[in-house]
Amino acid sequence: MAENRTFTMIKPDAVENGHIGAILEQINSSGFRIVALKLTQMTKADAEQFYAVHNERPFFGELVEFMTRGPIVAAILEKENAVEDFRTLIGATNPEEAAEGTIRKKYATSIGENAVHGSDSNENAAIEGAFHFAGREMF
Ligand code: 3AN
Repeated sequence: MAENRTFTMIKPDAVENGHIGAILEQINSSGFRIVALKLTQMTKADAEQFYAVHNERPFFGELVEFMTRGPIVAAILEKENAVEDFRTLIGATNPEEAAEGTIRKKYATSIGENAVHGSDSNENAAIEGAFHFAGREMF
């Protein structure tokens, strides 16, 4: 995936709470182009693989349970400096520490159920995008 792309998921909490439209609108109006987009649900095996880097963390089981409990919106986004700019747009992992106006500040309910995912590097953006999308689903 190109270096100006990132990968995001609107997580089950934000989908359940009806925030898909508002979050996509904020992403669009912040200058990101949607390259790939779908509503999907991860299996337990999918989530364990996606979050394998966290498998020693005490919250791993809780994280897998949460991320598989309902549908998510997966998307690849394009913009100059996409990874860093998207992390700024979503705000800190803990919504209590997230800056005013960020997606997590507005829509997340806790550090575990924090509304959106954003890749933390160009390398992971490519891996995570390829995990969810085939080449013919990227535009
Ligand atoms: P970020 O999503 O901001 O990159 P990471 O990579 O540290 O944060 O954590 C990945 C995901 O794991 C978070 N989005 C959140 O859902 C969950 N998580 C992180 N820290 C905790 C925690 N202390 N308790 C419960 N869940 C957590």
